[in-house]
Amino acid sequence: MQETIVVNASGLSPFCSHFVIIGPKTRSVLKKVFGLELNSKEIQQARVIDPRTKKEIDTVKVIFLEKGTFDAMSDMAIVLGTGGHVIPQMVEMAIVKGGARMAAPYEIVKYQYINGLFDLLMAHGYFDMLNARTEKGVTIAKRRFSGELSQRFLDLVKSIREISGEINGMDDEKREKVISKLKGLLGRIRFLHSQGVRGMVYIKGLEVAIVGRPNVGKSTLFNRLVGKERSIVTHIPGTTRDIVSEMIELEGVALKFHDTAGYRETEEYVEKIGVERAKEMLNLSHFVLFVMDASEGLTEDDKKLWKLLKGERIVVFNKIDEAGAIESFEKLEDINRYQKVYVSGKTGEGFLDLIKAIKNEIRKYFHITEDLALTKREGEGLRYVLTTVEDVIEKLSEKGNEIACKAKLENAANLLEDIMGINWRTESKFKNALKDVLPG
Ligand SMILES: Nc1nc2c(ncn2[C@@H]2O[C@H](COP(=O)(O)OP(=O)(O)OP(=O)(O)O)[C@@H](O)[C@H]2O)c(=O)[nH]1
Ligand SMILES: [Mg+2]
Repeated sequence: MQETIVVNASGLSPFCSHFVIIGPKTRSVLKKVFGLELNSKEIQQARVIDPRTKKEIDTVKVIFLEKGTFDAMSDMAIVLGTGGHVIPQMVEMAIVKGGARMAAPYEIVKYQYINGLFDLLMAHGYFDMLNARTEKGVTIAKRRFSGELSQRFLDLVKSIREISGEINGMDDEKREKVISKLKGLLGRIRFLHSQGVRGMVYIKGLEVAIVGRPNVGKSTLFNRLVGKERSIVTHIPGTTRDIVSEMIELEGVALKFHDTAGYRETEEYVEKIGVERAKEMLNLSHFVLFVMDASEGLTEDDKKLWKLLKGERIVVFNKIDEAGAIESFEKLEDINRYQKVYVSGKTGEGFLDLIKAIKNEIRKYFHITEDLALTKREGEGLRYVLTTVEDVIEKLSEKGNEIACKAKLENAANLLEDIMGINWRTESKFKNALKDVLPG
């Protein structure tokens, strides 16, 4: 690393500030700003003087680590001072005046990537670990960060290249052997792919929209589910306008519930926008709670909304304390394909059944407990490798061109290495691969 950067690693803590200075000019910055000449691992106290007013800003503790100590990839220092808004900012400015560039927290990870300390899969895992909403999510992200996924990718690359090396003037017996190895490889890729898609759900959580026509009790159920009076409940149809969201944890998964505006055809301007947002939420959700009013029976709006649904759903009959015409709902097409629960948002009756149904829905994403997470980019990459291997198996079975098959396999291996970003490490690669987790 050529530059020397300073990162405020504490955010806005009321208790203390914590800066990391990293880069070849660290020693010179320490000398200029704090008047310190430290040996590696040494810690000392120093006064920070404002270069403009010459007044004392803060008293800090400084630890210096020479390049190589505890894996430090460059000379670095840790500065601990007073917290809050103003003092840390003034200390940071003094450090910048002393020759370091102000940097975003993620730049340290970027430098670690560029300097070969870890690959893109691990770098992403680091941010997943910070963003995870449940303990389970953190565990899975840590496995990425520690390089477990990278090792699986490297093993695949090695196997692909080994098999490709065997494709050379093959007789029937040899061809069968290679095809059988490729089939084994296919199984490994498939397994990793499905494991990875589930793993990401643990980190990012599941989105669940609560939908239904106005006044069926969506907000009442939403409030019960999230355990607080977040959404306004009234007897007036069309009460909820904008989407109201709240997160809870269930089965180790972060569930984000979205209470939506009741679905109906309306000319009222604000309500119309709310209905549009509710429809968008349908597409963004992993599954929906489709709420109907059991006391009133099936209506035209229920039928229209039912037709708009595409994915998984739990059918919720609410207001069973006043229930009347449940049979009328049987008219909805395919309704028996989905879980049905009978509840009263008012009395709480049937609520445990609703939770049980939600848990069942969550479990569809998880069949095994040992998961690794894959990002969309990695998942798509693995899919490509999967179809390439399938294609090569087909071509070889038909005694197709060996050179073309070898080239395809080599491309697949290169793609995996490219996803890891290990052969050519650039800033733009880092930003591109991590754009869904980097701030700003
Ligand atoms: N009897 C009975 N009334 C209920 C039940 N659940 C909700 N309600 C009442 O139904 C009315 C509408 O409830 P909300 O939760 O605001 O309904 P909503 O679906 O969010 O309505 P919109 O926001 O207008 O779409 C309120 O007066 C609630 O008190 C229930 O299980 N039984
Ligand atoms: Mg509502």
